[in-house]
Amino acid sequence: MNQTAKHTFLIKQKAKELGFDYCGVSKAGFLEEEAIRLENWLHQDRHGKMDYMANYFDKRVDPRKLVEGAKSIISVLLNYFPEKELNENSMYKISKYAYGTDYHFVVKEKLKILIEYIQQEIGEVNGRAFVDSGPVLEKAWAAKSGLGWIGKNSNLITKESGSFFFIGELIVDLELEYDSPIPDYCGTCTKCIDACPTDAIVNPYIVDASKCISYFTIELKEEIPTEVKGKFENWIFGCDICQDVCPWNRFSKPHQIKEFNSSTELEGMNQKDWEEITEEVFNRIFKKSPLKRTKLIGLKRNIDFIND
Ligand code: B12
Ligand code: SF4
Ligand code: SF4
Repeated sequence: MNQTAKHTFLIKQKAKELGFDYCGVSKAGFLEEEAIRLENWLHQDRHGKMDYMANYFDKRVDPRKLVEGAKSIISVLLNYFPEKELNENSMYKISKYAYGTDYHFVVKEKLKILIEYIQQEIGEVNGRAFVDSGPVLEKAWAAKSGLGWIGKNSNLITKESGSFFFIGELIVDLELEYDSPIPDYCGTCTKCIDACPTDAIVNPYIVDASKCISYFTIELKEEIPTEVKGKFENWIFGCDICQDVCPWNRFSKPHQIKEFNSSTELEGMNQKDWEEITEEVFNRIFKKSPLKRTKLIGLKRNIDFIND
């Protein structure tokens, strides 16, 4: 085994030891096709009011502009599919990704350990860890590294265990052995497109974020437009519909990350508890949760939007 292969082997082995379900590597470079698609997406205002998506275009399409001398992108996936869904006591639905501790903390912590390991075992390596925390086209890098394909719902899907995964990556100035992409296994299926209640999947592989329930309930800071009233199917934080209907998610397996487990208090919430939630209860139940992003005021807006 040559040096590059040995380094790649060590990194993938450590990623597995840290609990990551998949790890793949790509050569850092300019994302030519993706740059055109991102530009079109932005020109068509598909990002709605997420102004940050239009920032740092050059960096977003070329990680060498994010980390000096970057040679490789190490992409990792972490499963968050829960053992049990949280809808027994309440009609309100929150996305599976938000059942436990915010993934930004969990994935970042593991990536920090991975980079420290690389620096210890391999030598002076400069790198940065990202998880939904910087201008990086994370799905594109994970797909390039052969971890899955980007489905028509625009999520990265693995053939063995579906799409309920977070993506994270290390951008490093270390040369490694590179993986190759896998084929697209969506075939003639259109289940996600047919099931989306707001018609946000405007074309196969293209999600108009400004029409997506996830955007309305998490990202939008103002009033939700009345055009989409009655279409939320009781989702009050995020939306899993286009993944729940995906045949590849029949292969989802429960995660093993204790931080992603829901608390007993959250599990016990009934409709009334959601509607009458106070600042104190919100801060206790959602202390380190992704729901913190909407704050109580956003959550209340979402609940009211369903009921008014
Ligand atoms: C902005 C954003 C959103 C927006 C926009 C979503 C979107 N599809 O872009 C909103 C708020 C709607 C959103 C929602 C969700 N998000 Co989000 N989001 C992001 C973020 C920050 C950027 C994504 C981005 O760059 N979009 C820009 C557009 C241009 O990119 P795109 O849609 O991915 O388009 C690509 C492909 O579709 C493809 N493509 C386009 N056209 C064509 C045509 C053909 C023929 C082909 C083959 C390909 C192709 O090329 C494009 C460029 O690579 C990433 C984190 C990150 N930094 O990457 C997380 C991320 C994508 N989100 C994630 C998650 C989990 C979600 C939700 C599932 C959460 C939820 N349950 O509510 C939903 C899923 C909604 C959906 N169907 O996409 C995960 C996805 C994990 C995975 N397995 O793929 C990410 C990677 C965060 C993370 N680190 O884990 N999100
Ligand atoms: S997350 Fe929901 S609203 Fe958004 S594209 Fe998927 S099904 Fe449509
Ligand atoms: S539902 Fe069908 S078309 Fe949509 S992502 Fe899954 S396999 Fe692809």
